[in-house]
Amino acid sequence: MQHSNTTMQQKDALVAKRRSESPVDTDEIVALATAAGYTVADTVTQVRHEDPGLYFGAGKVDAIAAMVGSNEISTVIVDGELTPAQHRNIAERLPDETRLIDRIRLILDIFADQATDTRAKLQVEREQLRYELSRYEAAPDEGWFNRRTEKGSPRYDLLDRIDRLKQKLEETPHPGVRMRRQRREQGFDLVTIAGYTNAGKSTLLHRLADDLELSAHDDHHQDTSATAAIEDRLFKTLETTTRRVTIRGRPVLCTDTVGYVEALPHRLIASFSETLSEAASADVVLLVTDGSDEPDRYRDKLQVSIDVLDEQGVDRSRVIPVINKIDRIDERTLRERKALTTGALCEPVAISARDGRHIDRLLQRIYEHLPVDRRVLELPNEAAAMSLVSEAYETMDVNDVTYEGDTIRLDVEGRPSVIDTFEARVQ
Ligand SMILES: Nc1nc2c(ncn2[C@@H]2O[C@H](COP(=O)(O)OP(=O)(O)OP(=O)(O)O)[C@@H](O)[C@H]2O)c(=O)[nH]1
Ligand SMILES: [Mg+2]
Repeated sequence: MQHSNTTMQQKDALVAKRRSESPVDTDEIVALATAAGYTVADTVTQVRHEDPGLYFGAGKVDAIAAMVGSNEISTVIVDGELTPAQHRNIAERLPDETRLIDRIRLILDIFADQATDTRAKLQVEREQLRYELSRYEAAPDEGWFNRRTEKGSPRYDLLDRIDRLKQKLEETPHPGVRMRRQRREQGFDLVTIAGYTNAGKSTLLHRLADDLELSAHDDHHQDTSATAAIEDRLFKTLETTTRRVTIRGRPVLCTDTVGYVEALPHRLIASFSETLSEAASADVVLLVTDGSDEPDRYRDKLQVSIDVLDEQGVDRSRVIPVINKIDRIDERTLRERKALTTGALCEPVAISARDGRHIDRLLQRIYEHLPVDRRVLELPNEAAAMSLVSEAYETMDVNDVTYEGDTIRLDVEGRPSVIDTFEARVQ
């Protein structure tokens, strides 16, 4: 394609960040820009209260404009949410053709770029349009104009496109959700891996998963056949991946989900809610944190993650905090991160998904959280009994089997609903 070279050049960006108080840390916004495919040529920071018209101070905007001009930078990325007026005012001071994007739009771009399955693509597109719409509606002059003209206006056009996407989404079933519902009925416990982007969720899924992928036994599902990709890149995972994990004989489905990030637009969360609400319906939610983050970042990310889980209606008693990447930190740092986590949630499990350290402890903690019932079931010792016994081994944790004349006694542990169903059949 003829634009490949120019596109590369156009991906140079200047990142600008303002905060009311220092420090102004640009690591995350630079990582987000990189994930969106930009090469960050420079960063500019300012400690100042927000200017209602320009977001930054006027002098800072002029300095940014000068840097953009002299270095031929194509894009300015602002780590914040700009009002339509601020957007226009800053853009007016930048050299012509400079693209100005804020944090929300950047995140949406990354999602758009990373989404691969049809549903995710449709969801992101809908969010992009909703974002455009909110911009139109917030801009007093254009909004007024569009409301007046209604049909044929950009606003009407956006509403129409959003509506059509909604219909398409309704017509596009989510294979994962349906599959997990069926699996639950068959006795699988559900574990969801949640947490801030880049915490190591996908690495943990690989570590926990049985060798066999679900798709090896089941109908083909897009959701289960994809392997969770791991990369030191934000928002590597956008679609859920589910793998089978066996914990002390008990079959568990473990799902890796899209990572959280500060200021992830609420509606975007809602639109990915089939993914995120995995957490709400799961028996256990592993909230993964990156133990190697600096204390302030650690605290912020943990809080963002807890907020998202709360928003999704996740029962806190089902959350197990997991401090990951402990291979990168010393004992003292780990103690501090543990204290922060325990203060916000409860006692965490510290692991390294990369080298496998303490995965056994994590499995034990998960096991303790699974809903269990222990019962002794009796079944007649007949021809059909053997297949029932082997079925019990597949769906429950069998502690003991005793044969007494005409009766087989099974001492089992498992999901109450599974034991109920089994018991009803053998009686
Ligand atoms: N040192 C160390 N690095 C780890 C560990 N676990 C994951 N990583 C690295 O952290 C980076 C992110 O890992 P992922 O598993 O892709 O993280 P994620 O949470 O799935 O990220 P997103 O899908 O982008 O939200 C990769 O470079 C991993 O190799 C760990 O225990 N120790
Ligand atoms: Mg991932």
